Parts: sequence; structure tokens; C-alpha cells
Amino acid sequence: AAAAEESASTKKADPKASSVDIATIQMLAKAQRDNVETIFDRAVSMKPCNIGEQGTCCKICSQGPCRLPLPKKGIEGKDTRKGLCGATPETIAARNFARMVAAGAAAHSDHGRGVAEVFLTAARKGTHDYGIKDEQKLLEIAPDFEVPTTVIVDGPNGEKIEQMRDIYDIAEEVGVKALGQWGQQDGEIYNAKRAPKARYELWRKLDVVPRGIDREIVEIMHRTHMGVDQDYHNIVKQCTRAAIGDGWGGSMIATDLQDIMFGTPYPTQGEINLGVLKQDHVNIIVHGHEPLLSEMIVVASQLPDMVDYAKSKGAHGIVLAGMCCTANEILCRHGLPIAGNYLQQELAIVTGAVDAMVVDVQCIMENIANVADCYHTKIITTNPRAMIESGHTTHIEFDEHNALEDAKKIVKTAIDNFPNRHGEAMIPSAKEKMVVGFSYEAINYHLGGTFRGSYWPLNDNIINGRIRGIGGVVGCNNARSMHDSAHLTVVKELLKNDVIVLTTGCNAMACGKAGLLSPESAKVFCGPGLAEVCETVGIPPVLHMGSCVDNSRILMAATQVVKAGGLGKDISDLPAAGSAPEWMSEKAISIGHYFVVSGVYTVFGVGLPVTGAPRFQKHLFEELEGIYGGMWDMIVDPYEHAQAMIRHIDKKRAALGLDK
Ligand code: CUV
Repeated sequence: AAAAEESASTKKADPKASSVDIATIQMLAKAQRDNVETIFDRAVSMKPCNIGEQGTCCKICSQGPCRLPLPKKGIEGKDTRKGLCGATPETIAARNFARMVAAGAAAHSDHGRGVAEVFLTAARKGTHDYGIKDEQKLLEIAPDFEVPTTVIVDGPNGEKIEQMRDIYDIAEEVGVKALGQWGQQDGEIYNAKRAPKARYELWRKLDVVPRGIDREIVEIMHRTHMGVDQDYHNIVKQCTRAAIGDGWGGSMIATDLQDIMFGTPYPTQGEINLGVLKQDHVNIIVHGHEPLLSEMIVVASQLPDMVDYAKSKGAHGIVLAGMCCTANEILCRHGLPIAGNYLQQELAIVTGAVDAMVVDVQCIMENIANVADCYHTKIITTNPRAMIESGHTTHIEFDEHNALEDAKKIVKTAIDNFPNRHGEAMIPSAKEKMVVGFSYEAINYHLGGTFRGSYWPLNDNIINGRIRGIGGVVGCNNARSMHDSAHLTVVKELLKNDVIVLTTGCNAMACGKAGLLSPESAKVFCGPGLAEVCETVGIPPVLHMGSCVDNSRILMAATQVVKAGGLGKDISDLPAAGSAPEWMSEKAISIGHYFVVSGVYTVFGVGLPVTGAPRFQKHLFEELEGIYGGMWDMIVDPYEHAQAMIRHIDKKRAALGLDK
């Protein structure tokens, strides 16, 4: 057994079969030369559990785990499989799925809660480090929270004059109401009304408008406790409440308040891939999700005394680069470089050039501590929710009330580590330029004021067929799937067929590395109609809208398209489809579900843990379309995956009476 274990752990991934990204291939080869094990190696030596993969392993009580795989020869006649308590495969898979929605919604929403708390502190002028940057956006969202932006006062002659309220008073009221959305027990979250009217009314009719963000997540945990909800339809209904509470609630509030505090993204240039690191600079990577931290590190790393301090240690300057969704946040707002997406986190350290990797929450692999141990990199954890048990990580807690000082301490720690590099680093040369930052406000502001105006003729071009439809392609990397490969195949296939792509998360980064986020790529990759539109407007064919919480921007963009007219009354009428070709996190499941119940056909790659429960799978993949107009699908082959999206787009075009 020991020998078997030995040989299993020494199996190595083939770098060229692991990724389509040259920098990743080079660094994986270096890791292997350096005898450093990465997720790619572990993926070849450890196989996933077949029963868990089907979604039918139940371990919610201690009488199990009860394992209910599909019989090898399939189900003949009645499906008699059941757990000790009698739970059917449907109940088990639905409960497991629901818990993924709960965890995903909790992650986004806890992020949003933190933002709302800091926003309220800023509104009350309780911190010097954060303030109100985008007043216009605050004024736009205040009415959604039923906060008045003006006040009626008496004029000098007794007449009534409408006056603007103090911006910080408005912010405080918005902050209080936004924060109240988490603990609200009854009624409806405010942002549900932002959806197209038909969608909001459908949700009301179906009784799925979230009462409060936390409440719906807690209720999933209760319902999926042993012996509670045993009807998968009813479990899915609760998933819907929690997922809407994520997409239209916690995530949307996070996006909006971040925009108000840090600025709404507008098109800007950036660079991506491990080649953004510099041999002669202090390299700091911020990795994780919450811009509360990274925004302050941006400020701290640009302070003259910090730059001078770096020079005093022999460096020429400081490179601050992002990883995962933190990267998307600082890229879209400041044009700061991205070092890579999820599967590149260990490999960034393997360059030997990263002086500190600063992490907060979500998508941080525990193994970065082991990899860092082989080089000089300091892993700095910053969030009390997320520590790594290792003798080699440093915890510098980031307190928003002392934000800039904490950020300076973190930057200084990185600089102090610069002289400890183990000789010459090996930085891949690969990096790509990109244009990013397409918030829906940016599209409105820069491109004509309306989605149907003469400058941003999206609706008109969908109607006239130059653009066939809209694809939202998002989500993670997954070590079970060749790095970036499915992302790029799906996106390129959509572009070739004149489908414009909106993107966030690790898909955005895959597209950036492959050059798809540059306006010039339109004529290379797009069908003639889409290429013409992109060239006329001067935009890339893939619009980078931000991080995972910014999937809420895609919901709002879809809503704007509906409101601009000519393409039906609801999101489910649009020639649009969603996709997560390489998903891996529970957040992706919550995102997938809020897209589905917002009316979007949503296809996942890799696999979905529902296949062991055929009736539950049918509910998600087919029956939901009759209820919400959107449904789940899972197609591993990326070409077929894109074709299914295109077929759905064509079905919607036909229903609207449009050609093609
Ligand atoms: Ni939040 S959730 S791997 S960083 S997109 Fe990338 Fe994006 Fe998935 Fe994580």
C-alpha cells in the first residue's frame, strides 16, 4: 500500500496536456523540474469519486454516508434506490445541490455585507480611507432603495424649492437600507424590482422573491437537514429564493456599493499573464475577492515612500498584480495588471519572482503555502475568516477602520522579502494587452446613452441579424478540464457565429490571455456581422464586465436590453444564453441558478452532480423552462456546448419573428 501511495503521489501531469496557455505550460514544467507538486499533478493521481460526481452520496446524518450510484445497466422499471431513511436519489441530489447554492450565495453575500458595512462607515465619515467616488451612481441607485435624493425647502418668498440632499446623507440612508437587506425577515428585497416587470411579476406569482438575503440561505440549511424537505421541486424553489438573493441581492449590492466607493469601471487598457511580473521589481500579487483590501493595497503600493523603500532594498519599483477576481476588480477600475486566473496561482509562485502573495477570501488553494515553502514567497493572509494552517504563512489582519496603515504594513512586508529571492527568477515572457471595464453604465455613457441609440445599436443589430445574440460566458478554471481550453473553444465558436460575449471571472482572464479582449480580435475571430459592429463601435467582441459578483452587471445589461425594446418583454425572450465551461466553485452553482431563474438557458461544462438522480436532473434541465423560461444544461464537449447555446439563441430569434 505504501508503494502504491508513493507511485500515486509521484505521478506527474503532462504540461502540454494541462493547459493551452504557454506561460502555464512553462511554469508547470519548471515546477516539475523544481520538484514542486501542483494541482495539475494531483489531478492525474487522484480520481474523483464516481458517486459524489453523480450527486447521490448523502452524508447529512451519521447513519450513512448512504451511496446511491446509478446501476451499471441503468434504471429498469421503478427506481427503488433509497438511503437508510428512505431518501430517494432525487432528494439526496437536490439537497446536495441546494447546499452548494447556499454556500455560493453565502460567499458572495458575505462579501457584499462587508462592502455594505464599510460603505456605511464611509457614509458616516467614520474612516479617512474610503469615501464616495461615484456620486452619479449613488443618485441612480438611491431610488431603488426608496431613498429620496432631493428635499423640498421653503424659498425666500415662501415658495417651495426642490433641493439636492447632502450626498453623505443619501449615502447613509442607502447604506442602512442596503445593510438591512441581509437580516430582513419579511417582504421583498429591494432589487427584485430592478428586473424587467414581467420577471418580477413572475417571481411574485411563484412566491420566490427573497425575503432577506441571509434568511433564504439559512432556510436552505434547515430544509436540507436530515428529515425536513423531501420534495426536490420544493427544495429547488428554495434554491431559487436564495440564488435571487445572491444575484439580485448580495452580489448586486456588492457591485453597486463598490462602484460608488471605488469608481464605476469604464473602458481602460490592461495587461495579463505571468509576463506582467518584473525581475527587478518587488512583485506583489493580491489574490482573492474583496476590493476593500486590494483597493488600499493599490494606494499603498503607489505611495512615494513605499516606492522609495523598495528602491532602498535594491528594487526598481513595485509591481502590483492581481489574481482571480480581485484581479478583475483592480483591473477594471485601475487598469492594473493580472498575473493569471485560478489555475495559475501556484505557478505564479513557481516563477520565484513573487515577493508576497496577499490573500483574502475564496478560491485560494491551500497548497500555495506548500509551494511558497519551496521559494521565498511570503503568503500573507488578511481576513479573519480565512487563515491557512501552516508555519509559513503570515497573518496581517486587515481592519477597514485602519485600512491604509494595514495595507502599508502588508506592502512593507513584501518589500522586506525582496532581498530573499533564491537567485534569478524565471518569468515567462507571455503577456497580452486588453481593453476591459464594460460596466453597463460604461456602455450607456460612452456608447450613446441607450442600448437602442444610434451609437450603441445593440438591440437594432440583434434585430437586423448582424449580431445573432448574446452569450454570457463566465466562471472558473477546473483542474479536471484542460486549463482555459473549454473557455476559449466556447467563446470562439460563439464569436464565429456572430454571438457577442459578455464575460466575468476566470473566463474573462482566459479570453484576455488569448487576445480576445482587444478590439482588433474582432476581424480575426468574429463572423462578418459581429465584426462589422465591433469595428464600427470600436469595442472588443468579448466585453469584460468584472469579477464574479459583477455577474450582477450581466443581469442589469440583460434588463437594459429588454427595456430598450424590440426584443420581447422579459429576459427569457432575449436571444441569449449563459455558460460556465470550466466551473468548479459552489459560487458558480448559485450564479448558474440565478441566471436560470432570471430566464437564461445556462450550460455548464465539466459535469454537474445531478446525473445520478434522473428525475431531479429532468426538473433542472427541462421542467424549469416551463416555469422560468430558463433552464440548466450540462455539456462537456465545448464545441457542442457552444452549439447548444446557438440553437437556443436561434429558437428565441424565431419566437421573436427574427430571421436566422
Ligand atoms: Ni470569483 S469563483 S475560480 S476567482 S471565476 Fe475564477 Fe472568480 Fe471561479 Fe474563483
